[in-house]
Amino acid sequence: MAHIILPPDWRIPERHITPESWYWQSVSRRTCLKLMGLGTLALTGWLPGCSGPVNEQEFARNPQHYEWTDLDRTIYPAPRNPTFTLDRPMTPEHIAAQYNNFYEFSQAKDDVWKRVTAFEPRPWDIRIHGLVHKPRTVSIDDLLRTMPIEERTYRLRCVEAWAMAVPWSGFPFKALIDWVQPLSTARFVRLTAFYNPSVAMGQRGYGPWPYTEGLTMAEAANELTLLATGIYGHPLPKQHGAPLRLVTPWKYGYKSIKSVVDIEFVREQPATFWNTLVPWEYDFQANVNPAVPHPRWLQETERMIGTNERRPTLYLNGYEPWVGTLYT
Ligand SMILES: Nc1nc2c(c(=O)[nH]1)N[C@H]1C(S)=C(S)[C@@H](COP(=O)(O)O)O[C@H]1N2
Ligand SMILES: [Mo]
Repeated sequence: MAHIILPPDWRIPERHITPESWYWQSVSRRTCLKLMGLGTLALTGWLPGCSGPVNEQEFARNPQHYEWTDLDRTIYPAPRNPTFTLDRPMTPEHIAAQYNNFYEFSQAKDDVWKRVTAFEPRPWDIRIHGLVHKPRTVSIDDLLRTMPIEERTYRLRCVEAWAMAVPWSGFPFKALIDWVQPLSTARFVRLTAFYNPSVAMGQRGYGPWPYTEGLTMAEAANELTLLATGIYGHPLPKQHGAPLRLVTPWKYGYKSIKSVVDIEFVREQPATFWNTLVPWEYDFQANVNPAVPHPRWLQETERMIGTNERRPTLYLNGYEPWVGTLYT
């Protein structure tokens, strides 16, 4: 979703945009120069090799963006749920970890993993409230202790027509629903991400921050809907949305909100980040559908990150057996 086409209300004078874009450019340039060991020698001109991902060995030499706690060691790797199988090779971990959408940190995808260093996903509380019998504020560790953590391999399809296939660890959203017992008046659930512009430079630019998303109650309660706490058999790295992110594999990736701090059960359909910012490009429902064209990306096919293999886009990302009846 880079190069966001802003609706008129969001348009701000060029002079306000410039320092921000300059900042982004100069940071990625500095990081890159450091990695290349060039110091200040190559400050001008195009820098080859500064945009692509680093290979597996180089990536492993960089600090991993997750830490193991004693509790984590009792949880990961979690038992794999065999119900969910892939129809294509799994995306290698170092590829998925260096190609991220996380606008709080960057508008590019290849440098999110370098920009999350100052972000602290622990301690972390999640407030669960609204139209529920048992509102709770719970730490991520208490959630990990309370919820049944399992591993599931899912495809993830971004609206920008790239895709990946990864092993998440997490628990069904339904388990959280049963825990807080929504009232019969709850029709939607609204999820909100963290807000901390001192570490998330993107939040100093245009919003509406914090990032928010939403689901109908039927979608939230569907067997597929996962709250992920881990990936590739370990805790979630920051760039994937530590310590808690939503995963709805039949919907475009923008539904899968990262670094959630607040879950509210509500009566009305909530406003969401992308739908508020660019409503003609990102609808609330966000179901993967090759037949519904997007103004900027053809949706008939998708590109697997890592291999660049093109595959036909599947209706509901291939998850019709689970969620097809929700939309008839
Ligand atoms: N808080 C937050 N969550 C977010 C985003 C974001 O910018 N901020 N981007 C979304 C988009 S567009 C996609 S495709 C997925 C990407 O997840 P990944 O980087 O773990 O592959 O995260 C989603 N969740
Ligand atoms: Mo996306």
